[in-house]
Amino acid sequence: MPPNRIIVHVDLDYFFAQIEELENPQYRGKPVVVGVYSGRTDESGAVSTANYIARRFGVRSGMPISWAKRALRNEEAVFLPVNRERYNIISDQIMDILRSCGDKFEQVSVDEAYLDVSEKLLGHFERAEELGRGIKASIGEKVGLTCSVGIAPNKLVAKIAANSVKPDGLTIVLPDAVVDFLRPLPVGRLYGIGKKTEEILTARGLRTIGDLADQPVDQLSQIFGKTLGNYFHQSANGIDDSEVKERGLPKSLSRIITLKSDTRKMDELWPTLEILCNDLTQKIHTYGIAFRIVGIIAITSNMSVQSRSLSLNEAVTDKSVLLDSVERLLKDYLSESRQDLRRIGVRISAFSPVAVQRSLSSFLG
Ligand code: TTP
Ligand code: MG
Ligand code: MG
Repeated sequence: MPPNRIIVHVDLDYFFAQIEELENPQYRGKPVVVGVYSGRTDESGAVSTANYIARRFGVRSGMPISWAKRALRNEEAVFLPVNRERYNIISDQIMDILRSCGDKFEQVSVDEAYLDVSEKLLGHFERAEELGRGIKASIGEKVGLTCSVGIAPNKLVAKIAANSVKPDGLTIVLPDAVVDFLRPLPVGRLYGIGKKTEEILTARGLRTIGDLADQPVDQLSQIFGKTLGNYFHQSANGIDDSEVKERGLPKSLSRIITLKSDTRKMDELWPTLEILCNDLTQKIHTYGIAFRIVGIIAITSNMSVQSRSLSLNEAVTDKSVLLDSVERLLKDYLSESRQDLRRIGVRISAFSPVAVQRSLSSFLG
């Protein structure tokens, strides 16, 4: 057992909006707001996220789009609808990279994951910086996005560290520095302390994590009950023994490629799809998993995103089944659409461990 636990938290910067910037370089330098439009008017709906330029004008996740439009009324701002399918593919790609960077991996949201790297670094915190830089460089080179990384002796502190310097941050909190790192931060930065709890604490003069750490645990238990009181006390003192829980199989794997030139011709698309299918088949062999759902994602010249998927009768590992499925989906799609494609992707999901799969037999329902 290494002497120190070393836990990494990775969170992508302004994730949905950064993907939009990556795919549309003309947006760079402008405020970019991505939101869910509820349909009634082009003002109704909520902001999912905004780039850091838009945040300077007060735009935040969760606020009504109409507020964001007002805040940015004098700017050349870009407002875009959420396109989860595209973001999920990029998320898959990032998680796939991160999964290979640690001894244990836990994805916690579309743009966040924990890694346990204790064994990998043999408990040597002095190697954490190089590792953190390596993770950021991999995501930068392979996906083209920036992220913020926190490295600390536990999950609680690693996450706070990652969020403490953004965008493109790398924050390492050594075991000896945990308490001093936490003390000046507002109590709301602790996991589980939302707006309401923060108000209760602030009303009692407990503004910072340091204030909370100095509070006798009995008093916290009187206010919040024993379980929560204990939890707050431990958290404020930087104590967290929770494990990085591997969540077994990945939910999905996908690959997407920008075509050399826009096209809707099967014979021009096919070599690219073969590369994607080869790549995915290699991945599933590495993981020892079989897939049951196959999908294609087509992004047209005008950036509209179309997808098609099908379910197999049972999970398989065969490349030939993957290729046949993709061919069928693509033919269906091309027969319905007249537009040229700019990017094409393949996604597989509904995984099971390889032991339960059989092969070709049951192709397609
Ligand atoms: P976050 O990681 O919370 O935010 P972010 O990546 O946009 O910005 P940053 O981490 O640099 O502060 O969320 C990840 C994505 O989840 C975000 O890009 C959009 C989506 N999201 C919503 O759709 N609604 C929300 O209220 C939040 C907080 C996020
Ligand atoms: Mg993020
Ligand atoms: Mg996040």
